[in-house]
Amino acid sequence: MKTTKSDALFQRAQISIPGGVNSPVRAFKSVGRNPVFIKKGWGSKMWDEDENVYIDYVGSWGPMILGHAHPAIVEAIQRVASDGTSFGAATEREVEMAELIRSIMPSVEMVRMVNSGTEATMSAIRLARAYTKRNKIIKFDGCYHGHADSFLIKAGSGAATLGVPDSPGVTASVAAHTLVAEFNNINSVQALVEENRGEIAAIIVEPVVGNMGCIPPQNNFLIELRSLCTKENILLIFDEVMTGFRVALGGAQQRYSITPDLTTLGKIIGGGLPVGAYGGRKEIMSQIAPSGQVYQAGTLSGNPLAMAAGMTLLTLLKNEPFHYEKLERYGAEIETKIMKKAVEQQLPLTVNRVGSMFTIFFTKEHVVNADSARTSDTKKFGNYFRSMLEHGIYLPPSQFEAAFISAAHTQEDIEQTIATMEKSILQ
Ligand code: KE4
Repeated sequence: MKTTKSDALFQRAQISIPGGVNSPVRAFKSVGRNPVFIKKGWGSKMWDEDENVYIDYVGSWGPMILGHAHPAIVEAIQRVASDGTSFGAATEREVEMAELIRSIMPSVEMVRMVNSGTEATMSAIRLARAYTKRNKIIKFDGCYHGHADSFLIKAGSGAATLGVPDSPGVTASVAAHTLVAEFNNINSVQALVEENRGEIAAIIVEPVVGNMGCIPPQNNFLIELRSLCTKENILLIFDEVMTGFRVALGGAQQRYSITPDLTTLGKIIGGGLPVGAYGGRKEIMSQIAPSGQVYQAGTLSGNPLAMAAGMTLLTLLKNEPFHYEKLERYGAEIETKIMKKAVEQQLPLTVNRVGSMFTIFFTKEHVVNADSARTSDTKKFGNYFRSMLEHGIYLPPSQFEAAFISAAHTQEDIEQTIATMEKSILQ
């Protein structure tokens, strides 16, 4: 495939933008080739600057659940833009959006709009610390909650020690308040709670992990997490930036029937525009300024354009439940056919999936946490990724990311994808 324009753009971009990209994963660093520069998207397809066409399984990392340039979303943006894009003042649309979210996620009694998933999670942590008057949080190895300092932490050695910075610029004092447990291992959480009794404000979790590749919750993990938090007066925060409106209309909390104390949202909620949100129990949320003392603000929070795009998408998903049936059917078809091929060919690979989120891990291990995900052969993944791209399938450029199917994908797209996968996993 010809990528001369993308290659030239990548060289040029690196002069003015760190790494040539505005978010690291886009640089294709772990898959052994230059990134392609995308010119446009429509439905399930994207075209790059060299006119190569791809069936897209990134979907802007989740938001494009109904495909790119959905006519109703484009129309809403165009219509609203002509009346002004942002006022920095209260608007009716923000009230309608808050009421729409509440109608979809009953655990969210009150909600505050922000501009990214990172803003949502950092604000939720601040609120949890203020509400509980405790300083520490527990996160899980391999889970990503955006780039706020408290989350860029890796596990220290041993169960009881505190986290250590996972990025330069994150201070030891910030890291000291973040503890790191193992996903799907309730004992690792119990140990940290006992070691730090009365000091933990919140446990934040991706209820279905997407940021180590797709890792579903096992057995009763989420139920046990919920009861542990209730017993210890620790707030349970479901980071549903990726899973919200994705794994079910009501997110993972609906799919697994768990009621978190706070929920963070992003991606789909914005319909492709920059939107995040955090919400939960009224007695907690009412502590946010100006009704309470916990400060959080944002110039563009709830702006008309983003609200129009997000409300249009959420309303379509709420009124057209058949999209989720299609997403589940497509996901199951990919999972079943690729696992069948792997067994036939005795390939060391496994497929993890929840609804329309999936990852092919190049390991014979059952991937249930970050450590088992890390047994994957990332070189093999790179070969697979490049083969898929060269045959017109655009996957997340990392073994440790989830792929996303959209309701704009056709049966023909799925069949073409599976046929290409069956060859590319053998690379
Ligand atoms: P943003 O600040 O990127 O909008 O959201 C941060 C975030 C928070 N929580 C979860 C569960 C997330 O998945 C994310 C962001 N996800 C990544 C994809 N792995 C965004 C892609 C990127 O960083 O470019």
